[in-house]
Amino acid sequence: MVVLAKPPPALDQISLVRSPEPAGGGGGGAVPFSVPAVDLSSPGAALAVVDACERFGFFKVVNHGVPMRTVDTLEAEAVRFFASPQAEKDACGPADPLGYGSKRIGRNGDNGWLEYLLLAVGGHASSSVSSSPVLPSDAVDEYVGAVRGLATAALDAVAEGLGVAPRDALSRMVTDAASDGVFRINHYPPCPLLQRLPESCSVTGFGEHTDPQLVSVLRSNGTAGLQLALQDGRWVPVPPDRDAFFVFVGDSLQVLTNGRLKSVRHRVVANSLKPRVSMIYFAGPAPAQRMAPLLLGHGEQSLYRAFTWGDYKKAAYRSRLGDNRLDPFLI
Ligand code: GA4
Repeated sequence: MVVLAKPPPALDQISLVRSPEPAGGGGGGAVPFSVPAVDLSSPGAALAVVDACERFGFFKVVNHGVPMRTVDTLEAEAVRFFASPQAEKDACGPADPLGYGSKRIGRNGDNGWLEYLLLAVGGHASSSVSSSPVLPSDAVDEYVGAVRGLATAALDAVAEGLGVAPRDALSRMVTDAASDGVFRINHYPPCPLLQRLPESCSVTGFGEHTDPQLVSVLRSNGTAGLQLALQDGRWVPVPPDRDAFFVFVGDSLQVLTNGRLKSVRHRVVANSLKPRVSMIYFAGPAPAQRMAPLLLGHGEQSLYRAFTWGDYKKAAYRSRLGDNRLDPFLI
C-alpha cells in the first residue's frame, strides 16, 4: 500500500510554531487565575478597578449595558468581510498601519496566524470613525461609541480609585476631539497545522506585547486563545466570555500613574478548530498630549522623562511587537 505523505506545512506556518514553555507557562493550566469581573455602575467599582489593574493590568466588565445587537451587527459584518474573496480583501490593504492586513503585524517582521482590519478613531461621541471602505460606518460608529463609553467609564473609575482630580483627567484624553484611537478587528482562522503538532506546541495567533494606549477594550466571539502574563511572568489562559468586555491597561496609563498600574503583556494562540473574531478599541490620547504622571506621592520622582504621545508612537512604529516600548523613556 502506498501511503501519501501530507504536504509539508508552509514556511510561514513553521515560523509561528511555539514549543512548550517551562513549567507553569504555555497553556498555563497549572496557574490558578480567575479574571476579576467589575460592574462599572456598582458603588465599589473604582476600588475594584484599581485593585484589578494593580494586580493584573486587566479585568472584565460585566453588566455593561451595551446592547448585544450592536455587537452582533458589527461582528456579522466583519465575518462577511473576512469571508469575501482574497483579492477584494487585499484591495483594502496592505495595512500601513491602517487597512486590511494578513499575517504581517506592523512594519518590522512580526507575523501571526490572523487577518485583520485597522481603522482610525477620533474622540467625538458620534461619527468618530474615519470612513471605513469595507464596513458600514453606522455599525462601526455605534459599536465604537459604545466601547469608548466603557473605556471612559473605566478611566474615570481609575482616577477616582487613585484619587486623581478632576475625575475626568484621564478620560478626557480619550474624548478629546484630537484623540488618536484605533479600532481593530482580528480574524484568526482555524489552524489545521495544530492537528499535526504535539499537544504541547502552539501556533502564534498574535505575539506577546503590551498595548501602547491608555486602555484597550476587547470583545471576542467566545473562542479561546487569549493569554495574559501575570506579574511573575507566568502565562495564563483567559476563559472566553462573549457577553463581557475585557479591559487591558496600556503603556500610556502605566506612565500616567508612574508605574502604579502596569501595562499587561498578552498574546493570542491559534485554535485548531474554531475561528476567533475579536474587536478591540484602543483608547489613545492626542498626538500632542504630554505623557507625565498625574499623581506623584510626597518625594516621589517621575520614572519617565517628558514625552508626548506623538513621540511614543513614532518610536512604537519602529519597534518589534514584543519590545518593551517604554524602556527608551525611562529616566
Ligand atoms: C499593538 C496594539 C494594537 O494592535 C496596535 C498595534 C500596531 C499595529 O498593528 O500596527 C503595532 C503594535 C500595536 C505595537 C508596535 C508596532 C505597532 C504593530 C507593531 C509592531 C494597532 C497598536 O496601536 O500598537
